[in-house]
Amino acid sequence: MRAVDNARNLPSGFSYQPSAISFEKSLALYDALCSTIPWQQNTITLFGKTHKIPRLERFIADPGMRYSYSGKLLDSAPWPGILQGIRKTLERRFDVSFNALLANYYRDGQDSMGWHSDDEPELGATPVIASLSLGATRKFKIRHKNTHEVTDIFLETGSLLMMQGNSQRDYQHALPKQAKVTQGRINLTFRSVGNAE
Ligand SMILES: O=C(O)CCC(=O)C(=O)O
Repeated sequence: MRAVDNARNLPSGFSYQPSAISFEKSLALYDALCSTIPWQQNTITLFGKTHKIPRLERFIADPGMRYSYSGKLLDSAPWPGILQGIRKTLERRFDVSFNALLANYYRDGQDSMGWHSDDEPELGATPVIASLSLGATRKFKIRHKNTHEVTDIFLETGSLLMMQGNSQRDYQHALPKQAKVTQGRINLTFRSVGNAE
């Protein structure tokens, strides 16, 4: 495993900016989104058995967007007004139209996300994903698909992790359980859906 000093030496296609929004603003946004996003407890069926996904989720999108995640078509909620400013700022900065957002709410360290790549065809060949973290700091793992080299990074409140280029083609990522984390975290992944190249 490769230890990273939290910003440098990330694998190709990943970049990390701490304090993309201020500490105070990030926590105010966390509190507001806990109650304004209509969170869903989704399930997954494996070998005929249905399990609760270990986090709450909500797919937010412009009208008419369709997006499947982990093989399931997600029904979408409209954009909360409170996110429109951040969305516009990210769009201007990265010159991408972020027409969809997958929001994840990890209620504490028992909630998690397994290894995966965001490589659904709707995201195009080289997706641009802007991932904003709010609330508790959580460990994020990145694993090369061939060499299996793993890089860990800690995602702090207010930080922005960009995943671009071949980051989804070449790597998987995961958010493991962390038993000692007692606070919640919301992660907002701004996505551009429907621009398959
Ligand atoms: O919570 C995170 O930082 C990871 C989110 C993620 O991997 C995803 O939405 O695909």
